[in-house]
Amino acid sequence: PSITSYSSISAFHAKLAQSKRILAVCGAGLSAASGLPTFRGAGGLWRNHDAMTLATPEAFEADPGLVWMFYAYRRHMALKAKPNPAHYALAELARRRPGFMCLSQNVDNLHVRASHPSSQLKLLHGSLFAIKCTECSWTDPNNTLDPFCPSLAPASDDSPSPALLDPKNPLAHVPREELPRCPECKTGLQRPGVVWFGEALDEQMLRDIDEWIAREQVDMVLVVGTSGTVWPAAGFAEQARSGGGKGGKKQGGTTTSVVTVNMELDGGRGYLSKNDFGFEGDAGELLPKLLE
Ligand code: BJW
Repeated sequence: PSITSYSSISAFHAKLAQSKRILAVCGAGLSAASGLPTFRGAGGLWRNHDAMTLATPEAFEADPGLVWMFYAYRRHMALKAKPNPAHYALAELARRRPGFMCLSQNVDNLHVRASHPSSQLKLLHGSLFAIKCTECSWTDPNNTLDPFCPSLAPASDDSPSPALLDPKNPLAHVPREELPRCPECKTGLQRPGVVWFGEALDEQMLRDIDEWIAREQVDMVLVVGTSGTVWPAAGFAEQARSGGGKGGKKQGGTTTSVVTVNMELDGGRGYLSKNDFGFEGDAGELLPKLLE
């Protein structure tokens, strides 16, 4: 059966009403309604570069000016964007339900700007606005400078936009020397505090998530606007369903429902167990209706 055959809003509301422990795993599709592009599919290209190839330590090492221009542009766009009704619906769910935890892969700060309670939010891939050093442990946790530095000003210039996005328009090469250095060690470069491919997620955060999942039965997992292709985020829904593995208490009687909310149910990872739900459409429209 297709996952859409389980998409009865009233059945979903009945399950939600009974659910004490709810986990959300969010991705870029959540912020699509705020006008921010996703990574895969339409909008996943920045100039001629696949966004994925820029989100690596190797790309930053090879051309920090290019990678910084990409992130400076993303910072500028995220600052201009506003949280959408889905961010507010999740923040409101957190306030109403102490047993709700939101794991987000998004780095755009829109959950925080929607006043999502911080104890019920884990930013898996960091933040565009948390700056850190490539060499030492220096951090600047909330830096919203825009432009980030004079040489990155083209990324914050709205007037020629989308000129910056058009690969036919030349982009000035920004040499390493023109990028801000770490004020502490004076040798490293400042870099965005996001998690690139091959880099580890924060260890303590991962331990806290494992513990949260294993503590008691998770009744419902909302998988919102993510392609479910990037690990470890892609594994949390199944981890919750199986009771968190070692130490997890899977008690008889109830089952975990995985609820996929995605523009394309095939585009996000579809779950087909009998207790699952799938809702196809814009998360910005669907989540407020589902969580009201
Ligand atoms: C809508 C919508 C609308 C559109 N409404 N929906 C196990 C197996 C295989 C590989 C690995 C593994 N464990 C680790 C790895 C390696 C790697 C990995 O996962 N590789 C895969 C590609 C296979 N993982 C890592 O390297 C991670 N580190 C790690 O695990 O360290 C230890 C380790 C290292 C190496 C080996 C083994 C262990 C780190 C991953 C960091 C990911 N970082 C990025 C960049 C962050 C900075 C930045 O923003 O630039 O995070 S990559 C990028 O993908 C970004 C996103 O958070 C992430 C997920 O993407 P997301 O959010 O799902 O977006 P999309 O675009 O993919 O999907 C959007 C969805 O929305 C689609 O489904 C649309 O249909 C939908 N949609 N509009 C609702 N309006």
